[in-house]
Amino acid sequence: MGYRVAVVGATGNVGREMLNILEELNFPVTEMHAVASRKSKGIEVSFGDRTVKCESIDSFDFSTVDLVLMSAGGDASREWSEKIGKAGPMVIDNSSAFRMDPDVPLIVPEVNPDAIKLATKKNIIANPNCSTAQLVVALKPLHDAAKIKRAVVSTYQSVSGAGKAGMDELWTQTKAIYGLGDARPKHFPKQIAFNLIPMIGAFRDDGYTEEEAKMWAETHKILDPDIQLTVTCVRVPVFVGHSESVNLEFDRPISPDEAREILREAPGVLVVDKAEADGYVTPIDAAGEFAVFVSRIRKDPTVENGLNLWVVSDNLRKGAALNAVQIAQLLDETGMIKPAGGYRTLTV
Ligand code: 2RA
Repeated sequence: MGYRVAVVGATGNVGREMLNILEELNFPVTEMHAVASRKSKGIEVSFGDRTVKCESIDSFDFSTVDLVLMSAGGDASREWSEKIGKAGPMVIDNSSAFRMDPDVPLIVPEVNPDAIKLATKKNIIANPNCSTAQLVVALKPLHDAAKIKRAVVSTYQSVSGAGKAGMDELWTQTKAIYGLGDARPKHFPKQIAFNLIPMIGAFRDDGYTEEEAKMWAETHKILDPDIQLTVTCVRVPVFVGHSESVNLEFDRPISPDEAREILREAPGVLVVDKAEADGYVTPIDAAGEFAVFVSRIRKDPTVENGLNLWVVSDNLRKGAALNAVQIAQLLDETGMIKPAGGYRTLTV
């Protein structure tokens, strides 16, 4: 029973996770199409216990599917997403191409589900940047309870955010440090093995990087434009899982206990917070999980009504593929998409 689905960019880190999570969440799929660039035509990708051969985007007829999950980068999205939307299907785009388009909703289902109504303007919904998604899931319940005035965020972003090339670079550089090859940076601006790089994306005239500007703009579009937000994004030698140190100032007093209780009830959040060796979450703990984990909840005595948090999540899942599939579920639940042939069992 279900939808005719195409995953564009099916051979990339996020595209493969989209296929995994569509299966894990049992999203109703009648037909699954893996679509990729001409050079990837014929490559097989897994969809549950089945394999799907990649079809070339140039020759694929998008009017034959109900839903398209795009994870092919900004250039491909700018070239294809509006054309695909005009052909009929709803497009969930993981790139930054349309995130700030006023006619395209930027959605994290736990935070701003009602914005989905805007999707019919272009038949496109934008998925936020990975580091933004986990942040707003953690901030939303606290903001609803005790309005956030100011947030200071430092991120520790894994190399998988930079795709397979980023992961390969960390792996080859780490081996090279032990005399097993060439450690020269190719993908990142500097060596990433045993190092930290405070530059994700190009530098802007204001001294911030594109990644920092994305978090700032997207958080304002999704959550609240009045939050005073400043961000530092750092690449770290971790394979999967983005971490964030978050300092918050509220417009009323809120204790760590109250914040902990609010977060424990919040959708998509798991609180792991004890002042002991295993009382907090690390990227290795979060990798492969759906949740946004919150730890180290504690008062910031240096400001009025201040709190500090530690927020960790799998950047390929909640940061990208899971959020995209949850948007697909939202489209299904709200009736904004309907399976053309009604609900039938999977045939391919
Ligand atoms: C990164 N957030 O981590 C960016 C894109 N996935 O590289």
